[in-house]
Amino acid sequence: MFDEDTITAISTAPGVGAIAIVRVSGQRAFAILGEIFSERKNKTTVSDSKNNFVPESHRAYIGYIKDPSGALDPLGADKIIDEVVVVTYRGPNTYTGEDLVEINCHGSPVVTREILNLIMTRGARLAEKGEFTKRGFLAGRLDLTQAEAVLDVIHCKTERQSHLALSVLQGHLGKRIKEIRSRLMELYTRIVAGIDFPEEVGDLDLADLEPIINESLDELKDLAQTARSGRFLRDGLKLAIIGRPNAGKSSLLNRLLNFERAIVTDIPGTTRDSIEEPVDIRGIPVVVIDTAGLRETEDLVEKIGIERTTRSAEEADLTCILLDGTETGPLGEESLMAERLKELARPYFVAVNKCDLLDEKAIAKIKEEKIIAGSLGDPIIISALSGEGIEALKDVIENFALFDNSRKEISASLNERQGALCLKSVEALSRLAESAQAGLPQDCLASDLRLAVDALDAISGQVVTEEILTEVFANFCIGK
Ligand SMILES: Nc1nc2c(ncn2[C@@H]2O[C@H](COP(=O)(O)OP(=O)(O)O)[C@@H](O)[C@H]2O)c(=O)[nH]1
Ligand SMILES: [Mg+2]
Repeated sequence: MFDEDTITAISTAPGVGAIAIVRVSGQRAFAILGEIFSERKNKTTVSDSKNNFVPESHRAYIGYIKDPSGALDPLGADKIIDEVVVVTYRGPNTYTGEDLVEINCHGSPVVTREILNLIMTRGARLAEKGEFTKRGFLAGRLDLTQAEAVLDVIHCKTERQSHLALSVLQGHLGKRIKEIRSRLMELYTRIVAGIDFPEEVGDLDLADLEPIINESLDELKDLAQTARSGRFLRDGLKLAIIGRPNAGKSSLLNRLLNFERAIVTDIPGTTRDSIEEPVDIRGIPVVVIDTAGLRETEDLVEKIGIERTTRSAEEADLTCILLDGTETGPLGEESLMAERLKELARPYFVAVNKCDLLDEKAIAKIKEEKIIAGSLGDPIIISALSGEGIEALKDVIENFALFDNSRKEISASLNERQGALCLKSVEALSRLAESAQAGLPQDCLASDLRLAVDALDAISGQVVTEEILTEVFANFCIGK
């Protein structure tokens, strides 16, 4: 599976920049560099007996990339392509586990392309997406959770996500998985030994088995739960704001964005189509959807808008039902909408707006009366105008997205692949716990234990198919 050829790519983003980096990794990386690079001064470079460039590991050199094919510039000198700093890393203690060269050149697309082409004419091929990281993984430099974390760090939308991804990159998730695996593996070995050598080893006691299984189950369930937050952190959380015309939906969107995105007027029906805006709320990339107000109408455009509102709420991860605190009448459209969301198992919460116009007595009354069945928590009293209560509203969103049932803050955010495998392991262990209770033979226990361990191995990539690798690295950029 391990490619022996040398790969190269432009690792920096396309376009003009101050500096760009061209990377080369593989057996011929140093040889190729030797052919195209010459140091500017202080010739400290070591050469072998054949005068080949032998760079030191983890060292930077200043010099020139030259075309060695004999091309000359107009003045008859060797054609210089760029003045560069190259950093050389000798394998196996490198990102890829191989000899690795990073050429820091000027950030012009023309220069980087010329250097890349030159390297390719010397026998390197263009790297595939994520191939540098893939090589590092195959060389055992990082496990699969770390490789996936590299992708998360690159694509993170908020600081919170980047912190979680960096913690996974440092190996914390891999370590937790490894610890659980080693506990289960020990158990497995003992059970298998008992099956193979019943006289010497004997059956495993249920009392020995239970605590280990339960502890592992708890931990894996905790981890599996973080896949939900992981999805919100990676893909964003869709928050729909719905309510009657003039409740203050557009004002709330603007408040969350901290700028006047949506048109706010006191004319009901101003927002006729949904507006979607991304906003970072406590480190969660939230897409806020401001919708057309819910009410009976004969106006065709408004009608279509209201249909869209319904759809937005049905498709949102979370819906804020916004009430106008100055309206004292009974709830109508809002309750109908809530019922619909409840049927679809879509979560929602209630916020009551315009508290700046209300006295304490009115607020107390609202807290008692404006209750919509099935909503998350009590109604939140806010003012989109003054900003009061907005932090409490953000609390609801944050708690919904990032905290588990025990209100413990998540310390990992599994991706879809990891989450599915984690659940697989949980299922196998739950089955095993039942089998053990029911006194089923030990080989039954062993096979479920094996399944649980295999799922964990797939998370860390200890056992991995080419298909999984292709899937994981398909989302990378070229050059990483
Ligand atoms: N006093 C007060 N007025 C508000 C508040 N939020 C919105 N409004 C006013 O209510 C009217 C309708 O607001 P808008 O955001 O357009 O409501 P929408 O139809 O639900 O989008 C506007 O005149 C806003 O200035 C608030 O918290 N306090
Ligand atoms: Mg509006």
